[in-house]
Amino acid sequence: MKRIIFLLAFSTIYTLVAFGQINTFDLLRKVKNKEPLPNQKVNLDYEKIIQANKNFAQLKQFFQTTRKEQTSSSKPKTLMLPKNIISPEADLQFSDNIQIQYDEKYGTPCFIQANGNQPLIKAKYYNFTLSKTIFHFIGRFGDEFQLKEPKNELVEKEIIKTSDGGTAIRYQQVYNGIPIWGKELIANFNRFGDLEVITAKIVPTFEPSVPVNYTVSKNAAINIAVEDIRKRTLIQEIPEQLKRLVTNTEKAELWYYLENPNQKPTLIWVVEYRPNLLERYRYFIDANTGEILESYQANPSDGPAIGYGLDLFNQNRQLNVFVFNGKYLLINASKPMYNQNVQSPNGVIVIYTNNNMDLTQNSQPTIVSSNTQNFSDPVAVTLHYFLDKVYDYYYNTFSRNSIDGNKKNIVGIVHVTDQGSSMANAFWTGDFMVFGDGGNYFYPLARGLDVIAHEFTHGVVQFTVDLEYKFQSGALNEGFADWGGSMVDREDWLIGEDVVNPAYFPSGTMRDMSDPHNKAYPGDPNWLPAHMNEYQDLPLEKDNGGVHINVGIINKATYLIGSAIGKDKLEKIYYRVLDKRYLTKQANFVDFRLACERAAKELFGDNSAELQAVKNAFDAVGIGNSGGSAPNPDLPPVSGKHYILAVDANQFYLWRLEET
Ligand SMILES: [Ca+2]
Ligand SMILES: [Zn+2]
Repeated sequence: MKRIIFLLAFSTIYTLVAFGQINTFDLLRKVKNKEPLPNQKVNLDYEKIIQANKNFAQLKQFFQTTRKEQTSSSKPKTLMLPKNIISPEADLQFSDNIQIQYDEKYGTPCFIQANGNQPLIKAKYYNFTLSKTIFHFIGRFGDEFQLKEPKNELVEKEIIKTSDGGTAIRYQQVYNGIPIWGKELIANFNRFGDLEVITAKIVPTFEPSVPVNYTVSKNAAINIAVEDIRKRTLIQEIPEQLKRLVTNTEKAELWYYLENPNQKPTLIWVVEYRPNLLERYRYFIDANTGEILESYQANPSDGPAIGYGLDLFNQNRQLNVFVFNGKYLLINASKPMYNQNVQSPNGVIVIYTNNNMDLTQNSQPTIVSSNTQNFSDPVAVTLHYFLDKVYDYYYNTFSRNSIDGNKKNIVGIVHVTDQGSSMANAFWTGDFMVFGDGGNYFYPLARGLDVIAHEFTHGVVQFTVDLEYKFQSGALNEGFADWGGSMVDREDWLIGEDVVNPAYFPSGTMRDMSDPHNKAYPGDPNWLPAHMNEYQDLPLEKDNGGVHINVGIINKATYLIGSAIGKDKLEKIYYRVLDKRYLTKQANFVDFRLACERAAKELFGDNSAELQAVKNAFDAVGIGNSGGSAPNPDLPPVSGKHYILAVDANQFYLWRLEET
């Protein structure tokens, strides 16, 4: 009797089958790597075997060339893994149709999902922890991830309950225990614990090894940053009243830095420093040379400066306020997040005024108050009224309880000046929002419901996918903020139409998501690109790499999706991307397309008009593949007769058997 060690079945879609305890996948890998097979004393003549059958040659080619093609590709492709890769341990069920998309920069997987409505691994009936499930998956596809010791190189950083009852686990990539900047993997599980989606931005394990020693101390690194910041802006202490609102004034941590796969990884200090209330700088300092590799202002900020004030809408608004010691305060304690504590209210919306001063160490920001029920400050009243609406939008639409989803106080500060003049600017500072009173070009920024929702949404992004505020991830951050603006201020696709002085904005708005060119011409600051062929490749020094410029392309895609399927469906897709953490910190435009497609597919189905609308929209702005359909598998399905191939362990023959 010939002992058959493995069988391959080819049918119309080619199929690998494992029998008994034999791990087919490992066997194929061994064939691919020309390693001895189990129970083999003599090496097989692999070439002979492979040549013996055309189909087998195709299989070999599949394994040998796939990754090479993927990494050299200019855009992510799909790797269709063979059907029916059944876990030999029979403990976790793998999907039989897994798609891996690759990051064009690093050649590592950036988005993994299964076709159809299956999870990647069905863990439903087994008592595996989520963490065991993900590492089981990574172990099986170890070659694709290019990590030597995944369990040591991916460190659990955050566990997030998503609003559909699922779980997202964020893993930080580390090397020698030191995290690598911006490189992370997010595993997404449904409420049964089945692994559904993996999003990642990871780099292959460093080779050769990179030293962990450094010569620049932590304090020296902070000093290098502070000296440089001194040249850029004013360093002022945070006023006492606001200190409790600010998370950190300075922070320095060791990281590896690898933003260009052609360069060597560098050990760096990432220094975050708040020189004043408005700004937060991030510095990347070489921990051995002290060189500043990169630096930028890390807080989202919008529009130019200099000011002038107007009456807002002349509408009599009913407000939710707070009475304390006989005074009425602009504290909104009517929301489900309120902690019901009169002495120390939390879970509230609060409006401060900075009394027409710069936010400096001498600031005395106070909660807007009145001795009667009537408030006479129209700017504060408008902001208070609108923030109530923005909170309600997120709560009623997505059950999101405040900016962080966890009852964080919502704080807005009005009447903030810039070097003594009215400020034509609004900020999200990482902890609270600041609104200037405008100037020649702008009315008070609090006049724009979309502007307020924009700043609020920057906060929502920070507490979900935390997109890094530079280049494409920064433009996506802006894109989400404008999306938020157009969802809350729902009648149009314009951003800032209620805050611009039309004398300076001929189109009547700051940005038009339906027409990013905004009736202007290239070179005019009102003009934004609307398609990837107009993409502005800018250095970090210019608007953090064009975050307020290339947002035009994202805005156009948002508009196209929204006009095709309506805002009600659009908001479900975009929020799902945030809520499920389908984007990593350094996600780019292509990642965004993949994430939106995934969310649309989950919400509306594989063949839905909604998914098609998403694809069409990204195609129309030049993001992703041009065909508007799913990427082609690398290996076309094998058609024809059904054969069974058998390798004999003793005779080393390859048998081709007609199907019986
Ligand atoms: Ca608007
Ligand atoms: Zn913004």
